[in-house]
Amino acid sequence: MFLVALRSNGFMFKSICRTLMNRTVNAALIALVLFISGCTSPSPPDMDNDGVSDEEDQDIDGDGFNNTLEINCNSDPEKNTSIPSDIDNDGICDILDLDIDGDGLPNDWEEERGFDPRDAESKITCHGRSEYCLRTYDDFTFAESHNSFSTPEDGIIAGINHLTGLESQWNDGIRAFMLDPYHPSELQNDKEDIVFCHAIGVANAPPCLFGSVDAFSWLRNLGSLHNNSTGDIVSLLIQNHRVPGEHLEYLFNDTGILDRAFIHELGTPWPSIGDMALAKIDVVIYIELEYEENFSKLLPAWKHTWDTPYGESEQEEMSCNLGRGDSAQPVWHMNNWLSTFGLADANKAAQVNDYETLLNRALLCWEEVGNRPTFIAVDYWEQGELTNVTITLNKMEHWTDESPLHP
Ligand SMILES: [Ca+2]
Ligand SMILES: [Ca+2]
Ligand SMILES: [Ca+2]
Ligand SMILES: [Ca+2]
Repeated sequence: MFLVALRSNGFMFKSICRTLMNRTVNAALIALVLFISGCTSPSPPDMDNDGVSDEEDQDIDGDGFNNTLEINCNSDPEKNTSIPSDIDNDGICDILDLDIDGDGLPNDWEEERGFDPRDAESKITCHGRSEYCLRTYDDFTFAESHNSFSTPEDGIIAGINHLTGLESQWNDGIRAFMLDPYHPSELQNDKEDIVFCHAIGVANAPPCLFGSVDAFSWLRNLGSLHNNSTGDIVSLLIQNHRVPGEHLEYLFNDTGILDRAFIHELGTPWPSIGDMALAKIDVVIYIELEYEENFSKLLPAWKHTWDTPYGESEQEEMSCNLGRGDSAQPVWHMNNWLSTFGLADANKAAQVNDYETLLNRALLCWEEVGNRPTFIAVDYWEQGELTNVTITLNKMEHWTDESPLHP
């Protein structure tokens, strides 16, 4: 019985050995076949070892930049230490970026004007933003004060138009001013005697019954405020009815304003704000009454601009229609003050200078006229939010743009 079992086990042992040998031969054969078929050839090139072969890899060197982008941006797609240069980190490489340093000024614009297009510190800002330097003068909205000098701070005791004078107006962002030069009396009618005041509208009454302002010192203050800013353009609308041209020119010359006054040729496009600022030709003077002689820097207001009617008694009467001037001109004043018996009215100013009210009127007139109001002129600028409205309007390129958030 034991022998039988032993023989039998010996047979099983041989049979297991044979099976194993056959399997080894099979495995070797399979390996040989695989080798011949190429299935075990070395892996294809994969520079960044991301498992995607170089041939298939959109980013061969694995530096995070697409191969084509690298070629377009002049960096090496097969070298991960070579990546596109992007000075302003806006995702557009320098070679393809029209504003390399991201300072808001295009490279060409900078180069032509002596700025460094690769240095964001090398730039100019206009009215607080470099982008505004690119806008033409007629494509910007300036806050304007009506009878800017007629305030208690200036010593005017009645018939005032505002509570605070030039410095507050300037600090809040007003850059356009309506001014009324006069000779205070028949005896004081030299060119050195010019003051700002308002006529009271009674025939033969002296014009400055409620007080007057030294026009020379007012304009010198304006000049120094202007000098302490950069890239701002100032506009003056002069109600010059009783002052000869020589006297007005003397006033502006003596106060340093005339040197920087822009001469606009009718029918020619307005320059950019940046170019006016860089040339230091950054004041525009408009006169309501044209002189017979030619004073080239005193632009006849109603040939170069136009305005809407003004001084209505109710808000409903306000319109975007032509009041005075040439409505074909792109530069225009949106007059936005109401009067009571011909006098400025603080309560009505609060109503029409209210942010939403004023913004809506400006957008409506922008749509109706076809271009933005260049000036929005108010009484009692302290009431409501004139300058916040102009900030909002200037952020918009078109009246259909969504209005940005309330500043
Ligand atoms: Ca690279
Ligand atoms: Ca860039
Ligand atoms: Ca730039
Ligand atoms: Ca620059």
